[in-house]
Amino acid sequence: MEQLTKEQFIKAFKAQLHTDYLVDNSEATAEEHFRTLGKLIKQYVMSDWLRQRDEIIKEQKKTAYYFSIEFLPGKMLQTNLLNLGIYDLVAEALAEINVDLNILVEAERDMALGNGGLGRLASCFMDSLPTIGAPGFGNGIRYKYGLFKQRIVNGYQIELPDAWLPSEGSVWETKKPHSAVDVKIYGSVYLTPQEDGVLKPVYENVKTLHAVPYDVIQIGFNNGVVNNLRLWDVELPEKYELDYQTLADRRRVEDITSFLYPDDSSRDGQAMRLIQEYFMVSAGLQTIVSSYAKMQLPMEKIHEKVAVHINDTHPAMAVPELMRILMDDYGVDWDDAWATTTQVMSYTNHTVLSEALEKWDAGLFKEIVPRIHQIVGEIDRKFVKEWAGKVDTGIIERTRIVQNNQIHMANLAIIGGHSVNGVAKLHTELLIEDVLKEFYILFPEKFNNKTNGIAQRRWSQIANPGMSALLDDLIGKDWRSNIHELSKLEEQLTNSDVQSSFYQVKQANKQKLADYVKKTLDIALPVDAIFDVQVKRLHAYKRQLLNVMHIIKLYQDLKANPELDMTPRVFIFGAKAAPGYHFAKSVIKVINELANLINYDTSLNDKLKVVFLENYNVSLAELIVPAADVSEQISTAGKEASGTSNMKFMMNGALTLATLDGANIEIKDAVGEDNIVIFGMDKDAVYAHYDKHDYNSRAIYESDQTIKRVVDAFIDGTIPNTHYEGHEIWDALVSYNDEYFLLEDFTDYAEKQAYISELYQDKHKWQAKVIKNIANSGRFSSDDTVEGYAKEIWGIL
Ligand code: Z15
Repeated sequence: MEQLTKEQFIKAFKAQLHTDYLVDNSEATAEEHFRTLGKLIKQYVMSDWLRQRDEIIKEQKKTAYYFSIEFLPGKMLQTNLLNLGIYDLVAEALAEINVDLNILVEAERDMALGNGGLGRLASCFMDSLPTIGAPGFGNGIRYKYGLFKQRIVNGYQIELPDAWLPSEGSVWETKKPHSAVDVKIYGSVYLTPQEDGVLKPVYENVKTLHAVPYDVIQIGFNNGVVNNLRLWDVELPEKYELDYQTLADRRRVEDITSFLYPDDSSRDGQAMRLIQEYFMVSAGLQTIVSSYAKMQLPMEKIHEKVAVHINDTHPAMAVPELMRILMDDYGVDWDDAWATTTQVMSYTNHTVLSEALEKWDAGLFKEIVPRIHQIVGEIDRKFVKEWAGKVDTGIIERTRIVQNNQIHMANLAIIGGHSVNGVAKLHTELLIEDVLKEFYILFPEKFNNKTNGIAQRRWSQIANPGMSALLDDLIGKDWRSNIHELSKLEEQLTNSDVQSSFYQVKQANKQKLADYVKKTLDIALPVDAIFDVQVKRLHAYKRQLLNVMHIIKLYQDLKANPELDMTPRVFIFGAKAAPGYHFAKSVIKVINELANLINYDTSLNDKLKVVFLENYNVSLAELIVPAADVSEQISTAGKEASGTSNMKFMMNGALTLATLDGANIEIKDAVGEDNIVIFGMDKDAVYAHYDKHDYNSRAIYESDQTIKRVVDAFIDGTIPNTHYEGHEIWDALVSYNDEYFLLEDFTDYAEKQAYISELYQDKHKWQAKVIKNIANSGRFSSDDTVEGYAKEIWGIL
């Protein structure tokens, strides 16, 4: 953008307020101030935005499109100001007219069009793509309601709709009715020969949806690059209004983009979800192909200018949909269409959990997307034919797309693309050795790893201004644009002045969180305690219950011996449970009741506190992460594909308490064994139990007095108001053989927690480890991750 002065800004700001709201600066609400600033930002980047778009067409640049059913940006005001290089100028200018930027920041609603890690990763990539100057655009859905708002009532999770969109729309988006496209679903289709003998599909009784794009600006960091996140909304097509005569018919159409499915990684085949997936894929690809067509290049070479990324299996219909468009709309023959499609497409797998690998009932699939069903059938048939006789038939049967009347979306994404990547080293190894090993036999060249990363500017400069100012003092400001400069801290690990400065920053961040907890929950937290944090979706494999078991042990130890010399601890949880995930909701109830029990027991002398923060989201993470001393990353080894909060905590100077799972392993490699606390079974030990079927949780329960005492606390009345939930948990741990091995890992976990308590007493040792972690966090920048995708998968850099 052009050079901007404070005076120009103030003038423009006041004028815009007048025009839009007919108010003077002093009478405007925070919301009006926020939207006005947002509008100005959009004006400032408009020319960069248009230039980027025109350049791509003029210079025929290869472009990557990141297809994702979720994006989880959170608030965008601070990031946009920072990336534009006008953060300080705007803050100061606003202060001059008595407007507090922080209040404007608060006025923005979180954009929560995602559940958790997968959606947040997509948004980190949206921040990094323009920052590294890559032509990479997002493609997703503009849900009217984001992920539900969580309230805790009597210890139970209640879900409320998240009406994040103001009636005027989001200030960061631009509606583009001009670029709308039609998407067809339902009906039936048959093929009929044309004069030239080519088969053409004839559709009958289809429903036509009108897909309208909303383009959201994605501003690169200090480089004048502005990319685009295109979110699709559905409207009733005027041309086909006779297809929707009743209000109920219309409502059904509007429902398509009305909400985000709130399950993190499991799904039970709802028709509406399938429609969402096809809607976004079809609208996105139609647009991409028609803009490629403007380049006047041959359709069989579209892979030279276009890369489409399939983020998890949800957009996997991109494969047959591109085939459809190329064949039916542009007359490309099957073989040419297939050759280019497979070079356009690439796929990221985010999980080894089989319930998260989508499978659709073939009947439902055929009903909703009949032409896509035909094409998938043909891809499947050709796949089987191609491999027949070359490999064992068992392999073909297990890797083909259609099995037992189900469409396996991961298989479709793998067969229909040129690249399959996992999201951390261990995860990619597991894909190759286990989950996708038969695909690896067929297509070894497709497999590669891209360890996840985080948008470091949000998770350092924005979330932690105190630490950022300290870093400026210690190593200069270059780290703000080159995160690898953080390694300069290596020279200062043992400098006690530096150590105490980091300590003070941490204590101030803890105080800020404590103030929030006091205000929202009326619980006073001692900030000299260790702040021990586990924030992530509630899921059995993430083992929040293991954390709970340890808290119960501490409680029991303290009750038995009130004089116990124990480093005070504050345990902080934040977690949403999928509304239909019964067990996860029971864990939430138990955490809340345990918190009540502990927090109001004065005999514990403030040595132990437990807080469950409701409605964990990106904004809350920005408050919590900088305040953590301990980062809990305690999933059963082999289950957490990567994890990304582990990286955020590390960058903010928390010590990681972890199993050897996901990216925890790479954090360990980065900081060395002495600067992370590892416990429990590794993936091989877990797999040995799977192979030998020799795990016996009841035997552990019966032979270990401590474990027995802790587990029995769930059913012996220790925790009030949890009769039902307590039994459910006890049964899972003892009667149903403890699927995630909590009992086996418990002893080591509790010992390592005791070690942490002891270590924290030695401030010098502790702080040296803290600084070591910050110094080595640069390698988890999503700028670097995305550069890997851009160069090695998409070929756009
Ligand atoms: C999700 O958030 C993740 C995987 C999934 O299959 C779905 Cl459906 C949602 C997470 C992984 O659990 C987490 O380990 C990883 O860091 C994240 O995706 C981003 O790759």
